[in-house]
Amino acid sequence: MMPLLLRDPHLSKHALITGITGQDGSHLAEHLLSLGYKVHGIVRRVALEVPDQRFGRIQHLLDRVTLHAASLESYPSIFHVISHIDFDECYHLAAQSFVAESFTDGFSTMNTNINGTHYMLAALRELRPRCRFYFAGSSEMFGKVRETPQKETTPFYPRSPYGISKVAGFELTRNYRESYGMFACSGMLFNHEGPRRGFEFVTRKITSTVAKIKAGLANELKLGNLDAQRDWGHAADYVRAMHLMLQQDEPDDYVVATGETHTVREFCELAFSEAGLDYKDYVKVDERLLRPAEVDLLVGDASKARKQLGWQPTYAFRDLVREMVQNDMRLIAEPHAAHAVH
Ligand code: G4F
Repeated sequence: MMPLLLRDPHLSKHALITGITGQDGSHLAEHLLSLGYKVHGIVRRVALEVPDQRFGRIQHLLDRVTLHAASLESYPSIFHVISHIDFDECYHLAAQSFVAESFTDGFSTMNTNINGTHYMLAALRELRPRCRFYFAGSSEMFGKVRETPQKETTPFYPRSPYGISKVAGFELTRNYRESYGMFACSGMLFNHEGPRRGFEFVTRKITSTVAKIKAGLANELKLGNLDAQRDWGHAADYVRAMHLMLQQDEPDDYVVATGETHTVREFCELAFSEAGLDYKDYVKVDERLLRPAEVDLLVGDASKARKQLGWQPTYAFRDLVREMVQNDMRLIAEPHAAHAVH
C-alpha cells in the first residue's frame, strides 16, 4: 500500500469531489469552501488540457480548489489519486446523468455509473476506510412509483438504464457500509436545477429556448412528454443536504425533495410567461423525444432530512423558474458575461 500524506487533524477539513465540474459539484465546492474546507476535485485528464472549455462552472473557483486527473473508468487512476491526497469526506457525484442518453448507450452509462462507484468505494476501503462517503442517488430509482410521495422506504422500480445504475450504486454504498463499517451515505435526490443546469435537461432546454425566442433567435420549442410530473428544487439547496448527511453521528440514506410536483407543461407555462409569452404559441410535441419507458410522477417526502438534518429548501418553484429564465435572457443580452454563478 502506498504511504498516505498525514495532516494536522486540527486543520480545516478536506473534501474530495468527483464530478466537480458539473452543476452539483460546482455548488458543492462553493459551499464547502465557504465552510472553510480545502477542496479537491477529480477531473478527466482531457479536461485539464482544455480548461476554458471544461471548467465553465468552476472558473471562479479555480484558484481555490485542487484538481487531480483520473477517470471513473480506470481503477488504477482512482487508486492513484486517493493514495496521494488526504481528505475526510468524499462526495461521489460524477456520473452519466442524462436519462435519455442512457437509453441510447446503456452500456456506457452502466459502466461509468456502476463501476465508477464500485471503484471509489473499493479504493476508499483500501486506503481511507475512515473517510465519510456520499453517493449521489436519484429519485429515478423510484421510477414507476410504488407509493406517493416517495420516501426512503419506498421500493425501487427503475425505468431506465440510468435508474438501474443508480439502484446498483445505492446498493453498493449500503453494502460497503454494512459489510465494512464505512461511513457511507446515499442522497436520494429529486430533480434539482438552476442556471448552471446542462442544456440537455428539460428545464434548461425550456428556459434557454424561451430566452432565444424572446430575442428573436428561435421560433419554436420541441419537447417530448409534457405530462411528466417532477419535484423540482434548486441545486444550491440540495448540496447543503449532501454535506449535512456526512456530519451526522451515523451514516444513513435520505430523500431530498421539495414535496411539490409540477408537470413539464406547467414549467413551460411559467417560463414563457416570465418572458411575457404564451407557451401554447411555441411548444410543439415531437414524438421522437418520448422515452421508451417514462417516469410519470415524482414527488418526494423529505421529512427525514428535515427532521434529522435540519435541512429545508429555500427556493420556491416560481423563484427557480424565474431565476433560470432571467439568467438565460441575460446570457443572450451579454454574450461575453461569465458563466452564471448563481
Ligand atoms: O430534465 P430531464 O431530462 O430529467 P430526468 O429524466 O427527470 O432526470 C433528472 O433528474 C433525476 C432525478 O430525478 C436525476 F437523477 C437525473 O440525473 C436528471 O438530473 O427530464 C424531465 C422530464 C422527463 O419526464 C422527460 O421525459 O421531462 C420530460 N421531457 C419532455 N420533453 C423532456 C423533454 N426531457 C428532456 N431532457 N428533453 C425534452 O425535450
